[in-house]
Amino acid sequence: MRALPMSVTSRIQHEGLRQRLMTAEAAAELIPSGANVGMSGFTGAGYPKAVPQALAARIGRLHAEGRGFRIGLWTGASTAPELDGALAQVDGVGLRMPFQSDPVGRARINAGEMEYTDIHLGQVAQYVWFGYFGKLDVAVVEVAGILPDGRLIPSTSVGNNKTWLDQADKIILEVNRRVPAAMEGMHDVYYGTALPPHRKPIPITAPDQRIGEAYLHCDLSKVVAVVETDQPDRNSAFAEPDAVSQAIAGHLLEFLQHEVARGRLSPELLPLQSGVGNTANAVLAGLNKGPFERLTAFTEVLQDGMLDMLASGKLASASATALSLSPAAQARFERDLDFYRQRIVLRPQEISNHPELIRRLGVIAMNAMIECDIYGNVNSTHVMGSSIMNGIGGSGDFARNAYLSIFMTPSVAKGGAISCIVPMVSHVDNTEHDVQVIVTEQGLADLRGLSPKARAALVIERCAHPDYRPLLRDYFERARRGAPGQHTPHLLGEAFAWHQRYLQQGRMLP
Ligand code: 0RQ
Repeated sequence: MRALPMSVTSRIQHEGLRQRLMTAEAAAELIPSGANVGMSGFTGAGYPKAVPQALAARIGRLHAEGRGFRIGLWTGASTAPELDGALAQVDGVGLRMPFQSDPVGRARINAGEMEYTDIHLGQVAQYVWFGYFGKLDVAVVEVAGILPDGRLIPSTSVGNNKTWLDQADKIILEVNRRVPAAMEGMHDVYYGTALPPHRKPIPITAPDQRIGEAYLHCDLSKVVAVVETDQPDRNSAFAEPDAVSQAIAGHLLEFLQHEVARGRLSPELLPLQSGVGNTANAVLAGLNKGPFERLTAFTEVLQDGMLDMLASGKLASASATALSLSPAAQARFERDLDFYRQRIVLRPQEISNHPELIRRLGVIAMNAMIECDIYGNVNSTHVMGSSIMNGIGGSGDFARNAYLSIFMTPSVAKGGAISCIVPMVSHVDNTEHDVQVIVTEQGLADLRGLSPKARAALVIERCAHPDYRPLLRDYFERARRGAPGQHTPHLLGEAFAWHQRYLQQGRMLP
């Protein structure tokens, strides 16, 4: 492995590409209105930091002159205010996909001013190759450096970059010197994917196995601009686990111990997948103090909790597509990078989230949700049926194919005005067929093998908040008497009455 020199320009070691160095403003001029633009970035890591802002400034000026300009914006997953926020602010995005969590973008989408297509993150790349979304015109990809032969050292996320570089007509590279040079060698980019009917098995049989190369490559004649940057990733901090998330973590750990005792899991468990957010981080903190040893992770995002588990030795290795670290964890990561490079593999999201691999490895999927219903259908994305929160992300890639599929939520939201256990979900992302375990701070419902009516009884008694339990019991009992069918008894006239009451009165309780 060669150590990269530290100056910015010396990170661009390809003579021809050095000739294409320009300002972000000049590079942004190369993106035409109406273009589909594939940008790097996954959960606030590895997104381009200068060109999107320059493009937003240009769009803002054009709109002020009364001229229209919008792009189709595709990424790996969520990015940051410098990308999603800046472009949404100037109304510069016509169609966004496959995931976003920016508040400005969310407000535009929910106001009907921006279109959004929310896609399983593991499926995006193949859909682009299939041609389902039309032509990708421009790729804007952050890299850590360019080697003399033109190979690209990936940044803090890999995401869909391989596909963007492959599929786009024009490429703009942002070379960010802030990405630690010692990350070189941490990535594993697999170039063996093909289109049906020519696909071969993806040869991963262990979570930390490397099957590709440490670099991205592209047709260098497509590179129209190279821009230098020196800016950190967004790196938002996590809250200390509160009593609710600690209780959720406690129930989950007890359940996993029970599974070991019953012989359904070994003490090393199976590869872990953890969603992002404070509850997920609390679960990882619990696992770090728990009895399990030599754990592994096959996940999409590596956040603080997993870094701590790697540091303590509880976690032997982690495979992901992106880092998502708080500033404090980022500093620890950079300080001990040689240690982490031995233990972390960053892959394209089509591999990190691949159903074949999730099924083969037997992943334990742990994801947060907005709400679930008494029968175990999970809403991961929508508030009150019609407003998007973030998107399905990788939750469906993992849940459907997992060895164990677990969904977590506090039992209530908005200070108790909303029950997260409802008669019928107002939107369904992960169906009853893909959900095995529901956890709230109240308790855990193991739904495996249960009929809908048995699931409902368990979800109500174990997971619902005591304030809502009598209402759920009442709904279920009346449905058992009055529904036209008794397999999944529902009273359709009132299944959404709780959501309607919240919209009208600000609370779900009558
Ligand atoms: O809103 O911030 O305005 O108060 O939802 O809720 O409890 O802070 O939980 O941060 O873990 O997010 C499902 C959104 C949970 C997330 C979701 C409101 C609540 C708050 C956030 P405020 P919390 P979290 C890997 C896997 C889908 C993608 C996924 C998510 C806000 O985990 O986006 O799983 N998941 N990816 O008040 C109305 C309810 C509510 C509610 C919570 N029932 N009704 N609002 N909220 N429950 C990662 C990737 O794929 C990249």
